Amino acid sequence: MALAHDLTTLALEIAREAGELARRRRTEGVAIAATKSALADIVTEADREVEDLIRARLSAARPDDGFLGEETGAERGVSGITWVVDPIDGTVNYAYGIPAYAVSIAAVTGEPAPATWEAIAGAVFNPAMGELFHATIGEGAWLDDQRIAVNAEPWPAGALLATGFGYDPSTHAGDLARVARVMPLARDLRRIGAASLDLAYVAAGRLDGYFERGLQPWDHAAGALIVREAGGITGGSEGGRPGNAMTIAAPPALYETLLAAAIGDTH
Ligand code: LIP
Repeated sequence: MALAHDLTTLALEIAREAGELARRRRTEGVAIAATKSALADIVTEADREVEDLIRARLSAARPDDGFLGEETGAERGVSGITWVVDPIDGTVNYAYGIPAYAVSIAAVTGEPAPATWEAIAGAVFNPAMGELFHATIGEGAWLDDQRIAVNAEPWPAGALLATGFGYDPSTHAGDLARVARVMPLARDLRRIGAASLDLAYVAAGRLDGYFERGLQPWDHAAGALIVREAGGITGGSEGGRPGNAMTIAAPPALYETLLAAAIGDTH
C-alpha cells in the first residue's frame, strides 16, 4: 500500500525530530507540569512541547488527517486517516531520567477507536538508545534498517514476559493477582515502564510476551502494529484487539496460553 508506506516515512521523520527534542529537554532538566488521572500520573512540560511539535508537523504535511494525542486530545479529520500519538511514552521513566521512554506515532484508518481501527503505519523511537522501531502494514517490522521478528523458539525455561501497573493504587491488587496467574508461564518478568517499548521488544524478540491492563490507545497503537508485522499476535480486549481492558502481545505459540492466564476466570 503506497499510502501506508508514505505515512510510515512521515512518521519516522517526525518521530526522530520529536525524540531529539525530548532527549534535549531531558538533558536540560524536566519540570512536572501537572498530574492527570492520579497523583502518579504526571505530565511534563516536555510531553506537551513534543506533542505540539508532532501535531504541527503532521498538520503541515497532511492537514485533512485526524489526530488523537495523549496531551491535546482528539480532532476529527476528513481524510480517513487518524494519527494516534504518545509524545513521550514512559513519562515517569523520563521524569526520573531512566533511558526507557519513546515517541510513539501511529496512523490508523477507520473510526479512531482501538476496537475498530486498522493501524497501517507505526513508529516507536527511543532517543536515549537511538533505536527506531517501525512497521508498515504488509511490509514487515524493523529496528532501524534491520528486519525484526518475534521469538519462534519454544521456551524450555519459561517465557521472558513483561507487564505494567496502572497509576491508580486501587488497581494494583488486581494487577498483582494477574501476575500470580501468569508467573507459572514465565522464566522471569520485566517491568520496563513504557508500553510502546514493551511491544517493540516483543516484536524484536527481546521479550517473549507482554500483558498489561489499563493502557490508553496511544500507548499501544504503533507498538501493536509492529508486533503483528513481526509475526506476533496482539489482542486482549473488545473485538480481540489490544485495549484498555487488556493488551496481550506474543508469538503464536504462546499467545492463547498467555491470554487465558492474563484474563483469568473473569471472562
Ligand atoms: C505508561 C505506559 C506503561 C504503563 C504506565 C503508563 P505513559 O504510559 O507506557 O506501560 O505501565 O502506567 O500508562 O503514561 O508513560 O504515556
